[in-house]
Amino acid sequence: MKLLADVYEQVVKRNPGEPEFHQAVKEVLESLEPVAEKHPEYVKAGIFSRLVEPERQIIFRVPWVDDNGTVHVNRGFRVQFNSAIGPYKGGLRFHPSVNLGIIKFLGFEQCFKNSLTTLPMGGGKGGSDFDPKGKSDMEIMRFCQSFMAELVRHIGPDTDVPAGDIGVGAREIGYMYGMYKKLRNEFTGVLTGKGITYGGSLARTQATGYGLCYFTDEALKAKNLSFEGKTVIISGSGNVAIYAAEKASQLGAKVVALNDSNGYIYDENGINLDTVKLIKEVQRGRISDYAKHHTHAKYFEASRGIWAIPCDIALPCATQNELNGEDAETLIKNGCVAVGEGANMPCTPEAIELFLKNKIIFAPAKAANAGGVATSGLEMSQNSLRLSWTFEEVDQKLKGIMKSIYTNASEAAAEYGDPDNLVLGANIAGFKKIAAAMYAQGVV
Ligand code: NDP
Ligand code: 2IT
Repeated sequence: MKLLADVYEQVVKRNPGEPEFHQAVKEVLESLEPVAEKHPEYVKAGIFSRLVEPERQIIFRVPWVDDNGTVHVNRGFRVQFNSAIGPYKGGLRFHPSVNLGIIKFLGFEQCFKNSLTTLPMGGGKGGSDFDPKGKSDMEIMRFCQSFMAELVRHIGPDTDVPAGDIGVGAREIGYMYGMYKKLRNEFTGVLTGKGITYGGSLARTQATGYGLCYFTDEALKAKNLSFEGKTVIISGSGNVAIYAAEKASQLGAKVVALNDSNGYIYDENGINLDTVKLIKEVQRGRISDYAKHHTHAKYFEASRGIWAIPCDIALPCATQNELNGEDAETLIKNGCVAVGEGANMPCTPEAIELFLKNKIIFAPAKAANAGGVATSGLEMSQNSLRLSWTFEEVDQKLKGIMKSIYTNASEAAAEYGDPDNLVLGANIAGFKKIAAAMYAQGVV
């Protein structure tokens, strides 16, 4: 980095103790260096230094009472990162590891991802360090209501539209939506990922995982490959992992492993997804339970061990930095040909470098997992139109969007002289629209 080194230095100085945010910014600024060279007017207009500073950061207290009457206090966040191309849009994460730096890295990446979807959505992210594990439904409800009692004043269908992420699914969205509606006395599409009976979109549940496979399939096709007959390993066993596994199987692959933060299961016959859905979506259990249903399957108490299973395609769908340089070396040694990021920033910079150097097809998160937020955008459209599209209609649109994201990212990579580098391509393609909009709107 030459032109943008100062911008990065300022980010590190101004945001101490936020390594994930630094990591996300560094990767994007490195990709944008050639764009800065080509567009001195963007440098002069301060586009890059404005891009790395959130428009607004909100931190609030979330007090709630557990089933025994004990009072707990968690911290809530909403980072409204960039609204140049549309209302802030992005998920809410409930996980004990959440802090401002995590929300900022996610919000920053969301801006580029949302731009890539071709839909008019700015970038934002939020959440809390609340741990939903082991909580009763009523505790979850009370927490969600308390969280929304503050968030309500910062969001709106034309201002900021949150959705789910780790620890936030249909149940939590339902409780938060109920509270929003009560406080505002209005029925609007202020959250996405809603239930089908109150304005949700068909195929939103499946969208991130399906979209990841549609995108990865495009990248495979460009190299005359496909999912057909391939062995796939997928980390995580939540929303993204389950529907990535479902689509990969429909496309002819065999998914042999899934994990959670405790360990992984290996089923050489191919994972039975009905069992996984029962365990995770109905019982809210652990992936280790799978071995109780299928005694031939093996459970190992070490989640990272999943990357040592020989595979053709790896889809990390759990969390940030879950796949490091060592894991990448193992995958490459075992003959893996493609890696698609379902989670946000799951591969470390060292891992990405190794994949690119070894000509592994690498589908970066901002592009590859954009199907979830794209379908959230379609949910917003349906809410505004006050109608609902069929599953097939939404799925077709999702497929079209993932295809155009692939085309835009690979064309941008080629334009900047590194045709197979989709990291570069996705960062540049996502940036172009935001930069043009910010430039046109003046210094605001
Ligand atoms: P879920 O809460 O449904 O599932 C998360 C899964 O990841 C669980 O299996 C969980 O295991 C595992 N996991 C979470 N944190 C850790 C950790 N620190 N170490 C190891 N495993 C962990 O979330 P989603 O499936 O929705 O999200 C998964 C990833 O996809 C996230 O990176 C998210 O940001 C990203 N994403 C999600 C989208 C969506 O639409 N939902 C859209 C685009 C990206 P455990 O139960 O043990 O915690
Ligand atoms: O990371 C993501 O793109 C999401 N968690 C989905 C965001 C959304 O608004 O649907």
